[in-house]
Amino acid sequence: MTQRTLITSAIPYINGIKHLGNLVGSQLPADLYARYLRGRGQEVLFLCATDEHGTPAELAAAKAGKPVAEYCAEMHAVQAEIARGFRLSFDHFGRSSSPQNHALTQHFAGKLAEAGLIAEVEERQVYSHADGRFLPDRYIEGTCPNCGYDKARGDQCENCTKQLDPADLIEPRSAISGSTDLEVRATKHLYLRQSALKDRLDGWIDSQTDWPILTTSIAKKWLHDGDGLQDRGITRDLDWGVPVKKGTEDWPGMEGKVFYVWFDAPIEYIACAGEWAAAQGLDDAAWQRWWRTDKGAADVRYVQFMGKDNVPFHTLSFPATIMGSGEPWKLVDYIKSFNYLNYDGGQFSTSQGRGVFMDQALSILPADYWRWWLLSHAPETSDSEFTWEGFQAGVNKDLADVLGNFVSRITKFCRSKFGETVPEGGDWGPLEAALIARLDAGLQAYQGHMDRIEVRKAAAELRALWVAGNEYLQEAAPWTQHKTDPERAAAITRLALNLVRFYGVISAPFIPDAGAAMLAAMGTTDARWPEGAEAALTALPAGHAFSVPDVLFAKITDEQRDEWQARFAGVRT
Ligand code: B3M
Ligand code: ZN
Repeated sequence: MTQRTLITSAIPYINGIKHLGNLVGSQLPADLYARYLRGRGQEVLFLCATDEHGTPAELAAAKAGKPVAEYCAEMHAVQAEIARGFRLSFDHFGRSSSPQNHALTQHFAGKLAEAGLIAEVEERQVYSHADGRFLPDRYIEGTCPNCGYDKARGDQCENCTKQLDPADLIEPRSAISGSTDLEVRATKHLYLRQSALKDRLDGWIDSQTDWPILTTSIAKKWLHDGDGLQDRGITRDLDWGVPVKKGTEDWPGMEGKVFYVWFDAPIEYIACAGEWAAAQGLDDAAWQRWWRTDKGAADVRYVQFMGKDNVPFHTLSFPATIMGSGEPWKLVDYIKSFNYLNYDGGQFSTSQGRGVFMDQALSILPADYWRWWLLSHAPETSDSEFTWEGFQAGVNKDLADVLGNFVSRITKFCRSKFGETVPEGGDWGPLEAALIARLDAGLQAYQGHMDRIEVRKAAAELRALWVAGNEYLQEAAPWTQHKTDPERAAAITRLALNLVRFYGVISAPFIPDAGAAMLAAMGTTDARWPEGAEAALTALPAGHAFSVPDVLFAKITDEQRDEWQARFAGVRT
């Protein structure tokens, strides 16, 4: 039976376009893995969505002067378009504001309440009479007691960075209306009793012996540091979000409140499968076979991708939701987490517009250039850094000098000596035997890294496979052979053209456009993953027509590099 793998990437917040650091920490490696597994013949469901609720969405919409629903719809379309530009091959790019997620979030809350895992806690919170609502901390403004800045927020002063409590603010006012008619009132909130599930979570994390240390160490820290795993508030006083309900029933005392964004966001992983099925005109069974262990998902392998800041929610809170529901939902099997990518001696910063954002990246170079560099420098074991020099060197050496040059050299040579068909005649000898052994070993290593989602190692092995082809061509030297032994030159050329197809197939998870261009140039749609080098290198028979492709990768010039470095150093406008 075909192995089935469910893959989710952390779902990006709706407010604004993500930078390259966000991309390489979740969506991009998830796409790499999805493409690889599909290439190997697995059945894959790869899901992502926009994370649309919470205060940041409300604030961004207000800033844009738009109703929040309209703002989210527009930004979802923008993010979806950029994802297509990067060739992120989601089976569905959903929305956490979908009706499916509303229903499922309320369903989970109802089940957790039935299981006694929700506590109703009375809290004191600021109420604005003018606005007719409770105000979240960051919706309260006033003067900072520390530095005197007059637009400090209830959670933090932007000017001096001091963490604040709304009660600390001098002359507090509503950030929505400016009204000072505020009152501290008692109100009820719901807490997920994670502490009651602590032992189950702990045992479950302990049983994950193959997870990256980065993932388990963060989970362990939250489980054991300080007072251990804390219960977590899962409701907020906002207009925009999933209304608090117990299943389909009203929740007395919770009128006007919504679930906290981090409660509904991971549930969107499930809801997104429902959105996918609905969009395909499929029934519930079609998505439940990926998510319900009682409906076919028991043999699904579920892999999540995310940056390290998202790990606590995925190792503890979301599993607590699933375990606590008492229903047979699929738990994650493997969590691949990433450190941060820094930018040119500092950090990427969304608020300061520092670094390269996804739309900007695509406006200067095609997706494959970015995909290759980012993945081959993925911040797996530690933080890594984007520099323009490093980017230029990686693109020029790996893509242009090694892979691009190989393709261009052999296709042009063949066209000039044999025409645009795979030449016939001649035999393979020891050089070919050595190459095949090298490719077989390299392919095994590459697959091993990909299977274990070791992204940088996989990239290094792929590059080594490209280098092996170049070295073979250099040594076999068909251009020299052609003068004395055209048959031998034909055999070498035939192999090397087949190697272009081979590279096209195995490189496609990293650089899908170039992979497709290589197959198109070789006049084939045969993208079957190679079982072994020898068979793969005879796939295109003598007489098969091909064409010389356009330059696969243009080199980045020093002028371009300097111009881009200057352009992206400043504030995004
Ligand atoms: N939206 C944070 C982020 O984009 C958050 C992830 C949710 S995953 C369920 O990094
Ligand atoms: Zn201050």
